[in-house]
Amino acid sequence: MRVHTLSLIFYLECIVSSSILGVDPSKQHLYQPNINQETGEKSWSCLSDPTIILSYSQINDNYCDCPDGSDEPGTNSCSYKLDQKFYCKNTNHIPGYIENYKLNDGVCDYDVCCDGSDEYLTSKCPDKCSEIHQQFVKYKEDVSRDVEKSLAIKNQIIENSSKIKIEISEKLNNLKHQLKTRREESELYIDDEVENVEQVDEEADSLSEISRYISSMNSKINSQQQTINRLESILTKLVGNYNPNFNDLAVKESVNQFQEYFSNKIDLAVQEIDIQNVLQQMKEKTRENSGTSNEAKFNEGNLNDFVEPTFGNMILFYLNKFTHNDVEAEVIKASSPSSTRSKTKISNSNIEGLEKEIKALEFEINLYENDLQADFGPDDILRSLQSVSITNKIGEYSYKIGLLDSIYQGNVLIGKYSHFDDNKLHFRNGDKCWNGPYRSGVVELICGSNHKLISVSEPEKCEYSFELISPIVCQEYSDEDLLANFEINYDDL
Ligand code: MAN
Repeated sequence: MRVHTLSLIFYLECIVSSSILGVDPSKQHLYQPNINQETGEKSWSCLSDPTIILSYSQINDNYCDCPDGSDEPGTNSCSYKLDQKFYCKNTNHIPGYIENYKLNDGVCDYDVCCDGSDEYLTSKCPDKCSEIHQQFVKYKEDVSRDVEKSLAIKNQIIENSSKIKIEISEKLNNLKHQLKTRREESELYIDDEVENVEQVDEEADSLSEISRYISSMNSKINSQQQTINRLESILTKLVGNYNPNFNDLAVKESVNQFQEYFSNKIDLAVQEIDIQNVLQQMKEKTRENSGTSNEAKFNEGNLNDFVEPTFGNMILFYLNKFTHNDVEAEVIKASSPSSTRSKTKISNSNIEGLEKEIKALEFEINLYENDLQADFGPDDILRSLQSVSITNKIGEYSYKIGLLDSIYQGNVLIGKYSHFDDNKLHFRNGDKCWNGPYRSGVVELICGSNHKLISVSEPEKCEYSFELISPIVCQEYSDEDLLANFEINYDDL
């Protein structure tokens, strides 16, 4: 009996207001009938196909006539369409839209239709909008209080970031000014004082000394490499043969650490240093330098010829520096008093001091310029959080997230900061997995007043997902956002 009463109320409401059941007020105009002037008959066309003309009474007659289902907005007789939902008026609360297949299925979907209108035929669901609205108002107040607190913290962070940016810009201007002054001074010195140059010659004694030194280095390298090979072979055997079932933590830790070391080991070909090659290169460099301009001498260190990252080249690099460096040049000089010198050297220490200062200023300016151009997210917000790091022990491991730096799982590097997008911090190029990829991680930020790491998972081997509470992603919420997260307390209904 009640079924009919409810259904009648809805139908009557619709008739009185001449509205179509299930249709949002903003779309009611689409359901205006076409009235035949002669016969007075009412007709209506399917919304997405006007060639299909129905009698007006076919709307909501529980039979699906239109391919788009538009003739049945208030029943579940048409197949499910993603964009088609039944409108619940929810007087005293917020209107809702429910999938048509949920209509009259005997379930009170109060989270969407607090007025129970989704069950207009079963009458199972009395209107609970007033009670639910009271709960919602309370929820909204609580959330708003938290959000307000978080937003105040977020604004403070933005303000700090902005202050830091201003400070950096001021420092940068100051440094640029200093650089300009130093450059002007340096030009004056070069004009007035770069006249005293010394000729330094290639030094046979020094070279033979270096040659002896390289020989002794070669034999040390050989013996150390043999030791490393032997230790690696012992540990490789241990990794292959140890019994993991013994649960010996010390052995397990050593095995894990060796695997990490081995996976991340950079395989530098250790090779002996070719003495003849070194001496030849030194001679050539010395010859080249004796013909270079003063400016070129100031820019020493351009060692484009030595690009291979071998141990031998490393030694060459330093030997090269050795032949171009004042302090080291003094050592050569001291060890070979009778030498004739071909290296041209600017003796004025003022100029050298200035040049060093200019280089340091240029370096610092470059750092600050890069920093100002870096992406710190919306409102530059991450700028003031560069030194923030959050730690938490979750499950087996302790995690440390340096917001713009890196993530560590114990001593294992999960990744270095790469970029920030869509409320997520991305970290890449971590330590290599044993038989797997380089580790990486994505940190999803969730609104809250204090930074806190709340969860970690490893959906793919060595690819980690973190959830971190942070005020920086907080924002004002609309009623729709709040409603999406609001949960009804059914005990209080
Ligand atoms: C360690 C941890 C794990 C990871 C394995 C892969 O135990 O980093 O998270 O899955 O290595 O071997």
